[in-house]
Amino acid sequence: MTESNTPEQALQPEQAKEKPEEKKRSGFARFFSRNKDKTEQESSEPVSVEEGLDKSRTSLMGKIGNVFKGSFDINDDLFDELEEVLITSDIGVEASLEIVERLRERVKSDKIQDAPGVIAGLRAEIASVLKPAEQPWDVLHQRPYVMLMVGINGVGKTTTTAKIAKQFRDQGKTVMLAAADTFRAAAVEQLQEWGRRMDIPVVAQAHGADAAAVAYDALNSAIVKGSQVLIIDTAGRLHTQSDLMEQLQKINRVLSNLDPSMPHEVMQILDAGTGQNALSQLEHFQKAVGVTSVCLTKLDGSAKGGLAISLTQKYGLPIRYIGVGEGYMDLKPFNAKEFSNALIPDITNQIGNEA
Ligand SMILES: Nc1nc2c(ncn2[C@@H]2O[C@H](COP(=O)(O)OP(=O)(O)OP(=O)(O)O)[C@@H](O)[C@H]2O)c(=O)[nH]1
Ligand SMILES: [Mg+2]
Repeated sequence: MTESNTPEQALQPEQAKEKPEEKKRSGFARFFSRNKDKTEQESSEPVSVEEGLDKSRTSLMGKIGNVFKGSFDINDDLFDELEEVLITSDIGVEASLEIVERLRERVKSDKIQDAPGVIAGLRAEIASVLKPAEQPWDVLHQRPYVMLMVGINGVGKTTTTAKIAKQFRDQGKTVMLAAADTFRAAAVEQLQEWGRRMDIPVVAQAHGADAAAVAYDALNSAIVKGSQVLIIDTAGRLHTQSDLMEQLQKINRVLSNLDPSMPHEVMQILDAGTGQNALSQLEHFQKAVGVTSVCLTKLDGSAKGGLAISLTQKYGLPIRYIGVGEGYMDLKPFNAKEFSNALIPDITNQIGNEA
């Protein structure tokens, strides 16, 4: 984890961005470090979902381990304690109640009698609550498929834009980027630099330009060039910054005036480290611009992976990606089963021996 990944620092983008040139370059190098191109590289391997959820798993399993310590009885106390564990693991009250209720029924109907069975049941119930977040995604049914990337400051909008663009490009899709963060100093250059390195066109205007005009230009350019995907990076903003929220609505309007189906995707980037606060971020952006999907970043730097569960239980939006590191391969498509397996591994042997 780099220093810039803590939520506190991530919420201070101005400071984070004003790094010396050398540090910025190492950021690019980290991003490309999983690239086959060996020109600028650290030789680390892509982070797996399991590795990315290390902190969340360790924390959750530690608490579950305490519940199963000592004598083991399947009774109301056990379920109450499990409920508490889930609630204190960013899974949220409602989702925790629902999961434990379903677990009770499963334990009864499947006649589960041992700790490994209960834990396996918990894993399965979590996967089933997460399932609605795993939705098929066909970006090629519209040309260009237009994505608007939104979120508060420092959550990972620009790097996620770059990661998605690179993955799409590597899959053979033609991609264009729009630098519609005209608010923060150097934001335009940041995206242009990504574009240059990835050899992906970036439509930009000067710092301070009208962000909606940039989006409009980019859309026209994507249409003319026949690009398959247009990804629009925007400035970080808090819901209390009404002028900036209105600017986002204006971008939405300008796009939909050209084609009512646009933008096809309003993706909110949420930093997992912000925990339950991410839910209210989503609520505000959803009201303002109709968020249609979510990307959960920086799971590697936090123990708050349970957030994916409360998020899904409350909003049911697709989680398109999860971020488990800084390299472009560390942005993973979301898979409910993989996520719940990474959060609650099969520990049949350990628990089985103790119970
Ligand atoms: N460890 C880790 N770092 C990440 C992840 N996603 C993004 N980051 C880092 O988060 C920092 C901020 O990312 P940006 O993409 O600049 O964030 P932003 O939302 O565009 O920021 P503003 O434009 O200032 O609002 C960078 O150092 C990224 O490398 C992730 O999944 N894991
Ligand atoms: Mg940005």
